[in-house]
Amino acid sequence: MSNYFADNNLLTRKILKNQTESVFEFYGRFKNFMKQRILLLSMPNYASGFDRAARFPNLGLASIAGNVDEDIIDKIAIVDLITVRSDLKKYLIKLLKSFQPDIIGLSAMSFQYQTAVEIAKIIKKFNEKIYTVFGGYHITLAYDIISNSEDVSYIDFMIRKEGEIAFNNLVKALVENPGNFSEIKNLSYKKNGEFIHNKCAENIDLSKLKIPKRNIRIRKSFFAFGKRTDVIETSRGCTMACNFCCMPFMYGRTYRKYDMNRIQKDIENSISNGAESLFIVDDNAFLDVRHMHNFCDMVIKNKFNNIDYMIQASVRGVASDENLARKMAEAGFKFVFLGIENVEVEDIELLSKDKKVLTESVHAVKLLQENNIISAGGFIVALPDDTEEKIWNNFHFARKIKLDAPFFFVATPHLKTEFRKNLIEEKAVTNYNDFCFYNGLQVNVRTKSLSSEQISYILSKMNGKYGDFEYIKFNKIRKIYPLFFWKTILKNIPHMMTNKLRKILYPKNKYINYIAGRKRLIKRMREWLLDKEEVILSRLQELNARENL
Ligand code: B12
Ligand code: SF4
Repeated sequence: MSNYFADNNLLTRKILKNQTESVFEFYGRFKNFMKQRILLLSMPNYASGFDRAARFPNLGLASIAGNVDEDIIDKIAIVDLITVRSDLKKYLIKLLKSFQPDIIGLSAMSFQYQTAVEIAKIIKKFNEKIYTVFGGYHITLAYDIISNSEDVSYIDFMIRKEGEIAFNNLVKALVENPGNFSEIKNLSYKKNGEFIHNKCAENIDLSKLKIPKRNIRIRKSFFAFGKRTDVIETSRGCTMACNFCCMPFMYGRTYRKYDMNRIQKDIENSISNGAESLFIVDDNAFLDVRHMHNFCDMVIKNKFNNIDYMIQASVRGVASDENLARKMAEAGFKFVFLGIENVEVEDIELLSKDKKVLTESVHAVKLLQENNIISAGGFIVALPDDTEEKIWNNFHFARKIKLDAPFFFVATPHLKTEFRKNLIEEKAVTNYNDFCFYNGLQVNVRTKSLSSEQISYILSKMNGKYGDFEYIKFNKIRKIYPLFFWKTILKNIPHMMTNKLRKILYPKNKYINYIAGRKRLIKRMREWLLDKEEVILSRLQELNARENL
């Protein structure tokens, strides 16, 4: 980095050409020249269930873009690669050729990280002078492991935790003070080939953050339940102690709220960028029920309730206040995702959740149903003592309370969490470090009585069985978004028919649909520049051998 000037032939040529200019004229031109072309990328990998109902843009990148000083930007754009569905590599090269970036920021959750590295390889092959800056959840959790891996050849900088201020300071340093990175908080940079990890700053004072830049997204095809969608936040952080959650590593156990005027501007900005629905991405917006009341009041007062709202919520927050659910309906809320986690008391304890979560869930779902709001619920199954019956109990609970959209997640040993430590101690982890599979749907654990493959098979059966005729009758998605609902059903028919046909053709092989699903996964992973054929097939062979198919 310190030889930035020497590296930059174009700049040297420009300096020689301008020898006759006054110092001030030259400085102005020089600063302009040094302005950066910044490209921000979110990853293409998705967890398959989510993808059918919604495809959201990445808010972290829009917020980072909104907070880079204008005078150091030549051009800035965001590309949410989740919208690129064919030949990613070809798309990337075309993008690099047309945009000619100086800096590329890549955002990745753990299951997307390896794709981010593959993309960085493509970037460096295209032009090794483009700076690659990695940020997001996985970097925050794994920067120390990454800095000792082969991946460092493709990563110039890493930014841990909140990125807005650190990224701006990094771009400023590249423009004004190349090579001087030691004072930039949250930054990891290389010196003599080794990563140095600067200290992290305190959490950002949210009143200092400008609103996200949405108009610079190159690709815009985001949807939720068939409507154009966007993302906003009204707070950051959560003070709860769920031991499986990665969020405390981002902000500590803290909670900060945005000012309501700022949230109002953010909604206006989203609507002016075409949003017909908004997903509120807060970690736990319901931690302060008053804040949610204020949010709904502001939405109603400003007549922003002509668009739809979706949010994830704690069951306690929803259950604690009957008036809130009513007000949410008036404000346009159509979808609430509740963290139910598990119906087995020992499992709730293992997840460090409050045992009241079950009774509160029943009440919360009832309140949502009464107010015509879709209730979704996340369960975390396959904890060490889980048997097949215990896993199915979550299914029965979801059906009993008529949950519109259940998500049966598998316990995932995310890096650094207490949960991972406990699972490792229980010898329950079957995949320690191939993070591509850490998407909540792939199984990376075993229980005392079930193998990873058996768990996976049970889950595929549960997911298949939930959407029966009875479900079509009771669920609210059909009533609130009929067009989306029937389209999804129609799209699914060929898939369901193929599954049925497989069962008829191979009556003795009960795993045949599961195997087909795994093959689809291999294909999907290839689209994300990952080749996992060997890993997945070798696991399947183990299953075949064990079950003696
Ligand atoms: C909203 C959200 C979603 C949404 C939308 C995601 C989207 N479009 O980005 C939905 C519902 C689709 C979703 C799904 C999933 N999610 Co999610 N999600 C979140 C949530 C609640 C908020 C993320 C957010 O937008 N925050 C607000 C923005 C402003 O912050 P940010 O994204 O963190 O960005 C900041 C920093 O990270 C950093 N940064 C980020 N990227 C970059 C890049 C650069 C270059 C730099 C410099 C900095 C930087 O700077 C940003 C600004 O400060 C988090 C956190 C939580 N408490 O649960 C989980 C979380 C990110 N999700 C998680 C997971 C695992 C998933 C799933 C895989 C499965 C699941 N169990 O939920 C799926 C799969 C997603 C898919 N692509 O298919 C995990 C990730 C764990 C990990 N180690 O990777 C989290 C942390 C949840 C948790 N409790 O552990 N998710
Ligand atoms: S309530 Fe949600 S955000 Fe808060 S610690 Fe638990 S899982 Fe994480």
